[in-house]
Order: sequence, then structure tokens, then C-alpha cells
Amino acid sequence: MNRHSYYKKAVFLMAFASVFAAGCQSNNTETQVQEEETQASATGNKRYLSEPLVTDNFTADPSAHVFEGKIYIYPSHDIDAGIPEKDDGSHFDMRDYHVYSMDSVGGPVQDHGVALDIKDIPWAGRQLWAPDAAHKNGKYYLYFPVKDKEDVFRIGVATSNSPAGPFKPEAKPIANSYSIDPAVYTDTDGKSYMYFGGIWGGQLQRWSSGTYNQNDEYPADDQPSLMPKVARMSADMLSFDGEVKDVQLLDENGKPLLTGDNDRRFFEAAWVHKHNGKYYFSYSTGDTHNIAYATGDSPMGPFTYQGVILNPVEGWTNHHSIVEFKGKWYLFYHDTQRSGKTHLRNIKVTELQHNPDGTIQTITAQTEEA
Ligand code: FUB
Repeated sequence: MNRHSYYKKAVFLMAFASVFAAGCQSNNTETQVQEEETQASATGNKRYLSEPLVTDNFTADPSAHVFEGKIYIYPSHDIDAGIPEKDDGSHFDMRDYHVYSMDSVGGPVQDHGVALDIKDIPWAGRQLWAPDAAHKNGKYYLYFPVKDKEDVFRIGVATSNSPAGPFKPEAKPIANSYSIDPAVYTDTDGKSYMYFGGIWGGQLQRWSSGTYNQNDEYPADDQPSLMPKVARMSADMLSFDGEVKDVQLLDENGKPLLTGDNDRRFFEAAWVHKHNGKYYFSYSTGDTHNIAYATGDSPMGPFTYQGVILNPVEGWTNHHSIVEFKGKWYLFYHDTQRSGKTHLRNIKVTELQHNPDGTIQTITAQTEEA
């Protein structure tokens, strides 16, 4: 399968980023990276669609929601932990979450401080990856993937009375949860669903048999690809109500997308939004890392592939969220503008347009001038 070409692509992009971030290579501290970011931007001849929303922390994987009349953002908090770059993503060694809020897009961004720390999660081992949040029954829920003490990614939940936290984690991970990138969508009828899964560092390829297998197993290129997962949430939002199912991503002929279809098949970063009665399932693709979307008539799927929302961004990961606020739709995403390093990202926002026929206009986050 494409694991090795995927790794080569990451190496290529890292090399590109290193040239782009000339002068940043020999040091790893955030302060030094900050001092050199202006120079890095200037040497790259790049034009960015949006500027970083946060500049005193590195942030990624922004899950945005409207709570209490504001936009709240739940990102990963990237750090340089000094872990060497590794094929399994060990260098993405994040240890806490900060929550951010904005009264308006373009206005000031407030940092609400540490909302959850890995040392307060009794079952956690390492690597707090992309979180999401939800609101129900007057409570706020933070969903987070982290490796347990056996180094297997599981998904946990923590609760708070405030969207800003701090959040108190449950004693155990959500039963039957695995892999990464939880995204919780609450439908207009009040039912909630968790979408999750991520390939390669996210370990989804180790769960094909239904139980964890130390070895990576990928379907052949001409076989249906690994699909993201979905589960209904229980009324108290703390567990799955029923079994975990595949989210079927189909092509224009109603056939499952194939492993070899790298431009369209699932990789990671699931998100669901609803527009004009249609459900939009969006995600990062194959080894190409477009943010693509597929649409369907039920939150459980199936979803039919439609196109690209966001072309690949600088830095090889691509992870987004989509939210409506005061009558406009926004795409939150990240890139590596500030650091030029794949694991030190910065979150951004731009407007997203649905066309009258329900398709979404493709966004390009950066252009390079000759
Ligand atoms: O931030 C760590 C991982 O990188 C996320 O879980 C993935 O979606 C990718 O953005």
C-alpha cells in the first residue's frame, strides 16, 4: 500500500519546509522559532489566504463550535518535545489542550488557558491528538484521542460546566473506542454521533479484525479502502449507544472508494456539518491530504464523494472544521506558516461558500510567487 510513498511525501514536504524556514533548522525552541518566523515568511515568496489566529502557542486541528453566542475553538496544542521525527508520528507529542474563543471572526482571540492536562487523565500514556467538543444537557464535553499505557490510541471524554473548561476526564476511555480524531455532530433532532479514525500514525489500519493487531494491515489498492467509523452517542454523551459502524464513502457509481484512490479515499480528520438538509462528511484524503467532502441523506451515511474543499496546506497534515456563525460559513484549518515544521502548526480561519446547487467552492490556502 502507500505507507512508504506517504512517508516519502512527508519527507519531501519536510525538506521543502526546511528550505522555506531557512535559519530555523538548528533550534527547536518556540521562542527562537517565533523570532525567525518573519524571516521564514519572507524567504518563501508565499502569499497566505489567512494569518495565524494564535501566535504565542502552536495550535492545530481546530474544532470550532458556536457556544453561548461565541465561536469556541478546541485545537491540538503542538509543542516541540524534542522527540525525533518518526514514521509513527511520535514527535507529535502533545500534552495539554487550550481552549480559545472569539466574539467575531477577525476580532481578538481569547486564550482560556489549559483546559485539560495529560497528567490528569488516569489511563493516558502519551500524545494528546486532535480533540472535539459538544454541548448537551447544560454540560460541555471534550473528546480527545490519546495513547493508553499500552501505546494504543483510545478516545476519552471530559466534562465541564463551561465551554472554556477546565474539563474533568472520566476514569476510563470510551468503551469500544479506538484510533484518533473524534468529531461529534449533534443533529437538529438532538441525536449525537461520533465520527473517528485516522490511518498510519492514527492506527486505524490495526483494527481491521475488530480487535487491536500490532501489525499494520491495509487493503490492496483495488479493494475498498479503510473507512472512517461512526457511533451513536448515549443520552449522557459519555459512551457509544450501539455498535461502531463504517462510514461508507462512495464514488459516483455508488461503489466504495478504493485504497488506491489516494485523491479521494479517507485518511483522517472527519467532520460533519448539515446544510439545506444535506449531511456533509469532510475529511483529509489518502496520501494527498486534500480536505474533501461527500454528501448524504443520513448522519450515518452513506456519503457520495463530491469534491475538494481545501487544497493541501503547507506542512503535510490537513485538518479542519466547518461552522456557521451569524449567517456565514467558516472553514477553520491549520498550516505551518509560523514554524515551517510539520509538527508546529498554527490555526487559521477563512470563509467557506456553498454554491446554490449544494457544492462547496474549493479554497487554496497559499500561493507561491515565481
Ligand atoms: O495533531 C495530530 C494529528 O495530526 C491529528 O490527530 C491528525 O488529524 C493530524 O492533523
